[in-house]
Amino acid sequence: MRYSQYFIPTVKETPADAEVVSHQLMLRAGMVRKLAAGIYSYLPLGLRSIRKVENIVREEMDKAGAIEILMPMVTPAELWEESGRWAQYGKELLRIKDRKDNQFCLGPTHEEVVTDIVRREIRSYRQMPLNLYQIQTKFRDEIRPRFGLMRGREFIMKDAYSFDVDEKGADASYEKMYQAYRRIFERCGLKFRAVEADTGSIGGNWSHEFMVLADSGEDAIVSCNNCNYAANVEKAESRVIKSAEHCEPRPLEKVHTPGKKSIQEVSDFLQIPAAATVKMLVVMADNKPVATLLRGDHDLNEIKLKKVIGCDELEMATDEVIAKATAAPVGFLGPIGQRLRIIADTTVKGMRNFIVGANETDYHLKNVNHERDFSITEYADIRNVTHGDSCPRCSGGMLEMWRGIEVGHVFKLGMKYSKALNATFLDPDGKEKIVFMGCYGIGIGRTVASCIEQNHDENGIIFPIPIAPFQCIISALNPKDDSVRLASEEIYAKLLALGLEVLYDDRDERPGVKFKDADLIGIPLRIVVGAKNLLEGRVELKHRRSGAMELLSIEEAVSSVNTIVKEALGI
Ligand code: 9G3
Repeated sequence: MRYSQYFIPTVKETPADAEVVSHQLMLRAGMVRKLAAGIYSYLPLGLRSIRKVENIVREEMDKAGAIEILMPMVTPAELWEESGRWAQYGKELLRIKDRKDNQFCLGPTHEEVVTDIVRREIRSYRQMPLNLYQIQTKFRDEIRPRFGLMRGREFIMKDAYSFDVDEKGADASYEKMYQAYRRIFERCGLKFRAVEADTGSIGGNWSHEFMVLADSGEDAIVSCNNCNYAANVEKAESRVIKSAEHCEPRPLEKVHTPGKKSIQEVSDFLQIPAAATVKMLVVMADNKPVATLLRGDHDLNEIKLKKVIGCDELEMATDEVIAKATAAPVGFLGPIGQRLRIIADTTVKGMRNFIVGANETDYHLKNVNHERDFSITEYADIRNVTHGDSCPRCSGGMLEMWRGIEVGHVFKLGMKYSKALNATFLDPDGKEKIVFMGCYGIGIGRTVASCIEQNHDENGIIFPIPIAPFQCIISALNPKDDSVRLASEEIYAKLLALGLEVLYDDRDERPGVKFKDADLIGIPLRIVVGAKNLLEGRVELKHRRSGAMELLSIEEAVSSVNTIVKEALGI
């Protein structure tokens, strides 16, 4: 591609409304433009990277035996009513009406549509296993679309759905997708981790997320430094901490703690570690107050708690609700004498002589012990694990914390959708059975964006070769000079003949402008053609990532680029 004939609107200044570096750089590199909140156009460079990821995904999905289809983006309400999700989802589901007043929604995911296809076409066990996938534009009306392609409202997703005759088959399909995902993200050149994850509202019983490691990531993940346990903190199990039952209970004591409300304030004031306190937090579970007890330095995990309670909605109680439900002043809340339902974190079970609020303004209680001072009937794992916790799977391992961006998610769905939509088949004995499902997603735009989060410097993007919009850029320093133009044209023609993807910067611009743009858009390899070096029959080959520069003959430069690219693509 000749730069002068192309469309790469780069921008010098960092756009003010872009919070994360991938969004800033994609705007500055002229890869995308915002049309409306969370809705983006892909300009040529952005589209080329998107297509690269799509093609890697397509190749690996095909290799894993999945079959590509394309479902409509506009989907009828009736299907969503059958699954119960028309009522379950609120405004995130963008609903529209046609001219006949029929209700539709823009597809946020396609479990319903694909299950409808399968229930109409699958009759016999012989037609399975079946795995159908598509690469398609989705719409979710997020309240706060952010971070450019990372959390847009309109986004491109690869979604796959597997159909099996039984759980064993479904497990095999899941495993195939899991392995395909590993290969996909490896081929994209990403540093990632597959972690155990919560299944969220989708239902089902097992899932893994594929997390790109990045400090800007929205998810906290942990991994064991000794075994291969890795999980999203939302899901990560805490190991029960050894109980301190041998510790003698000391006499209960009321202490004056004027104005000390937070755990930090109380522990500073009493000069004890936060881990010696127990905090009581009140939540509203389906509009009923429930109290929780946690070690002072631990955080409540609302997802775990929601599962323990088995409620649909869970939120922290407001001060007003707390005052009404506990008759205690906020900041001095404690479990003694409370009649609320109390769920305590398992860590609390092993604690002795701890500090709690006295249910009285400016007072806490010291040397509190359960059984003696109050009783807890329910213990459960309801806290977030933290850096340094013991691994729940192995002995001696320690959990390390990371931040990650979710780029893929695989779910064992079971029969949730096939049951609701009555997708059945006849087994070898002629008995009617319900299909077993799995679903598997990859955010295509998010994969490109997270790659940029991981691969950039102060000058711009540093694309890994497999998803770079072009593999090589030729910077002709003064294309008006005949020798420069001729040599550049020759290199351009030779690289194209080798099947390489080349951007030829033939613009009538100063070298500084060309170098800045080349760095910004992140093309991995650059051949600089200048009159001075040409006198010696040399051109420069510069590596974007390392900054390393070599002076080579035209032939050598061409052959070197060819070797590097083919090696990176594994061909
Ligand atoms: C909705 C809306 C938002 C949603 C969903 C449904 C997330 C929804 C989860 C999934 C699960 C899998 C297939 C590919 C892999 C992921 N947000 N999810 O189901 F109606 Cl408005 O999408 N789907």
